[in-house]
Amino acid sequence: MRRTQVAIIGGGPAGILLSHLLHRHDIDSIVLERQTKAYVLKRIRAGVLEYGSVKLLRDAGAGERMDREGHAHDGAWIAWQDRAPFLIDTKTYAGRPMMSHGQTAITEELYRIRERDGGRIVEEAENVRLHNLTSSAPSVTYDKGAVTETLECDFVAGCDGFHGVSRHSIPKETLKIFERAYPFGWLGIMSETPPVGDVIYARHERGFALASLRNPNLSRYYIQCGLDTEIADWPDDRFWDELKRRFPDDIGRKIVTGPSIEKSIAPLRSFVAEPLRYGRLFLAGDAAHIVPPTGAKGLNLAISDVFYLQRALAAHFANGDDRYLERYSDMALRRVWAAERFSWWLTKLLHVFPDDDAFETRIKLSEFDHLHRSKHARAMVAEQYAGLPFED
Ligand code: RFL
Ligand code: PHB
Repeated sequence: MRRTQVAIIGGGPAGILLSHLLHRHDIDSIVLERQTKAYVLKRIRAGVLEYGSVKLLRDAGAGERMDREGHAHDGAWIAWQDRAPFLIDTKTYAGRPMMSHGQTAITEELYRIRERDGGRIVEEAENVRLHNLTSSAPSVTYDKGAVTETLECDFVAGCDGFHGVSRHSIPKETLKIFERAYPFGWLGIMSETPPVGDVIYARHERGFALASLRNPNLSRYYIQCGLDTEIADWPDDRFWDELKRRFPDDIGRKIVTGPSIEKSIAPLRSFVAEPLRYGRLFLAGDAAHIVPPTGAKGLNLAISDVFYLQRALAAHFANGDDRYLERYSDMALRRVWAAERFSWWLTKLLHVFPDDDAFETRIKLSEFDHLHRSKHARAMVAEQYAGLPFED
């Protein structure tokens, strides 16, 4: 039998960051991760950090690599067919810059720091089950090899992503689900080629496209694709041709092509489970909510959930003050819903839906024109893209 103060389910960015922040408050935790560390660090996902996430990582002593390797920028561009693109100018309108830095690198760095500090991370923890969540003495069981282990704890943090076990440990009648599926996905590639330099979202009648980056010789690109798309049908040449067609000519010409080193398809979904607390279980990150990646919000939300949760647990263990724990779900959900709304809106604006008719297309074009003309409209977008501040 083992014991810890906080059992953390899931060793993705949310789980490892929570473990690190708790350690800084002298709170003990054990992370149970279903996969191997090598597998977790192979996943390629987010690329854009809000300033609030950047600052949190810096303040937590986990920002050095990000500041060395990341690319700070003033926002992102939106292009529409061959019209002039405009900048979502987060620096001017929200007073906050953004940072391009890969989730893979952030997670790798958090694992390094956690291991340096003697953090306990159990890889390949299978069949994780949560027990007695509404008592003051919850526990977690899991299989490691042929052995079933029991972990006793004061709290359980469900950081095990959308397909994890934590959310499903909450009785159905307690949990309220809000959901939207989209009739398309993103086909993404990574290539060791110089990026166009900025994050550029493009709407085109053939579908959405996105140009992004990881470093001066690592580019990330996505195109909207049908849900029945097979990667095998998209050799690199076909991908590059399609990508270039969806950007205005002058941007398309700047795209440097080369062999892909990764290619994957992600479905798009909006999803929120409420509340984020059940007894002594607290959900954080993708375990509780998913946004379509268009607004670059998923990882940033995981980070803000973890910020609120570590503050709440720190107050509990320091002086028995449970006010933040009691407000955790409401506080985190306010930020979640703001990002849900923004990501849903930007996804609708920039993608082509199978049932978009001529009216819908004109309405979207008019909205783009309004953003182009009105600095108030651009300010509203910039404020949300930059990310709302954390609540006190
Ligand atoms: P994760 O990363 O899914 O980690 C959960 C971990 O839990 C483990 N697990 C279990 N462990 C034990 N027992 C079980 N039963 C378990 N079940 C699962 C898993 O193996 C995994 O290691 O969730 P977390 O930590 O909440 O982090 C969330 C982010 O990964 C996600 O929101 C972002 O990647 C979303 N996202 C983006 N977010 C941004 O903020 N900016 C972006 O630019 C951005 N771009 C993206 C994205 C997501 C994408 N995809 C592939 C969905 C671009 C894409 C294409
Ligand atoms: C990425 O770089 O992977 C990326 C950038 C912006 C998004 C989504 C993903 O909105």
